[in-house]
Amino acid sequence: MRRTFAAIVAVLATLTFATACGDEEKPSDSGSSEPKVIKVTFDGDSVEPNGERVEVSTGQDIKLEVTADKAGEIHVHSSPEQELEYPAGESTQTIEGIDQPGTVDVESHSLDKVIVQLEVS
Ligand SMILES: [Cu+2]
Repeated sequence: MRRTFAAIVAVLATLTFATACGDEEKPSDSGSSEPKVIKVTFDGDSVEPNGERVEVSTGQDIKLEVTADKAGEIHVHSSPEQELEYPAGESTQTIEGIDQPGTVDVESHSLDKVIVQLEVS
């Protein structure tokens, strides 16, 4: 009797473990739920990255981790356009997911530079 009970408990424990494990595993290429993180550094009249291409999924939010020597504005040439004002110092700016596939420039107009080109697909 006791042995059967122990066996059942063991089976249940295994099942619970399997379920918990399965819950933690998210398909990595579902894309749209996890935001894309891009570090952006403004220093004087230069910016990093500088015109780099970054692939994102349609609808995927993009978080810009901004470090800036002075406040400014980031311009996202999506449709509709998005303008993000950032302060001096460190901040996180979010570009809302872009639904239309294509290439979208993210620019600093004050520096007249393309920061990244988002390849939305
Ligand atoms: Cu612009």
